Amino acid sequence: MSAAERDTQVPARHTRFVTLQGHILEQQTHYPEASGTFSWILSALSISAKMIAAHVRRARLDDVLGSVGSENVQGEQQQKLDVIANEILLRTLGGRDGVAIVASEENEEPVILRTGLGGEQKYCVLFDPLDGSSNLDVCGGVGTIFSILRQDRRSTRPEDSLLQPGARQIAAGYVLYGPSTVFALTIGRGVDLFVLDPMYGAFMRVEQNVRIPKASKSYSLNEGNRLTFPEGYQRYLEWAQSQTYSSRYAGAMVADMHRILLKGGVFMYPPTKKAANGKLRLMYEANPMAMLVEQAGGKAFSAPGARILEIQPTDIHQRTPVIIGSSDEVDHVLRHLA
Ligand code: P6P
Repeated sequence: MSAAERDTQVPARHTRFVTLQGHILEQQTHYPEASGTFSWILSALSISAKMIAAHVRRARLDDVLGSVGSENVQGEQQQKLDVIANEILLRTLGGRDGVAIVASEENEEPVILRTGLGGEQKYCVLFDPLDGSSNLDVCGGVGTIFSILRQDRRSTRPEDSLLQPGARQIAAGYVLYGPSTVFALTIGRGVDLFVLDPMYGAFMRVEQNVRIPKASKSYSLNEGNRLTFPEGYQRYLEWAQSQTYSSRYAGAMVADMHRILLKGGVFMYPPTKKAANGKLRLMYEANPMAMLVEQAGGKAFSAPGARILEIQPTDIHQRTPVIIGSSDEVDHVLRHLA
């Protein structure tokens, strides 16, 4: 056996020691023309996740919980940690030359950091800094969701760069702040999972190329709104309950979607009387989750025949109904809506 062959025989226990930072650099080697700008943006998201996790873990202790008394652009009570998480992301991404525009659920207007015209490719980062933040008061799962688009260098109008269909995302992911802090990432080559090791302060890769189960008898939606769902959803729920499906709903999309990514099932936020297009936002909730789920072999639709990633956005805060998860389970819902 040659020395080179011997070196490749690394014992299995040593092959999984890859941090998120190492993974990002490993992925960069697949793009010889890459300058590192994109990798540098992903590392900003990694450090932001660690900082937000530290605040989430101490929320009660720092007495940060409870509303800051103001409302965000969505008309929702802002939790103090929403504001802190938003500031952390704006400041870490603001320090990266490759970021031209940032759009957040917490900011009515996008933040233009750099024009990006001429020079090398710059990027737009869209995010929900603390999704499900109302769960904070009860120590429930909360998360950060992000989406990355290439800046359109032909235009000086930010909306031309931001209002791209989800199929144009070059990366998407979420961070789940739960019993552990999990970072899920796709750059269009499958979905990889990382868990924050608090001892080292590093995200360690725990799973590569995650595949969502094709089927699983479980659905996830807020049944409190059932009577105002369109009829097709009510028919689906009657069918699922007749098939002894189980119901799981965390009240935070990231927590529900992480469970579905690993165990299968279908997540829905249908149109309701209060929200004709459902509650979830297309650009920084539905699109990133749709990219992740499709990359893992699942499906993501807003209605029969309407794939989420093909929706042409008209506003960065627009909402869309969401049917997302295992391919067979999404098909069961769509069949009842048709
Ligand atoms: P409801 C959290 O506020 C959120 O945006 C998603 O994370 C979650 O799935 C949904 O809203 C919960 O909404 O109406 O069921 O409380």
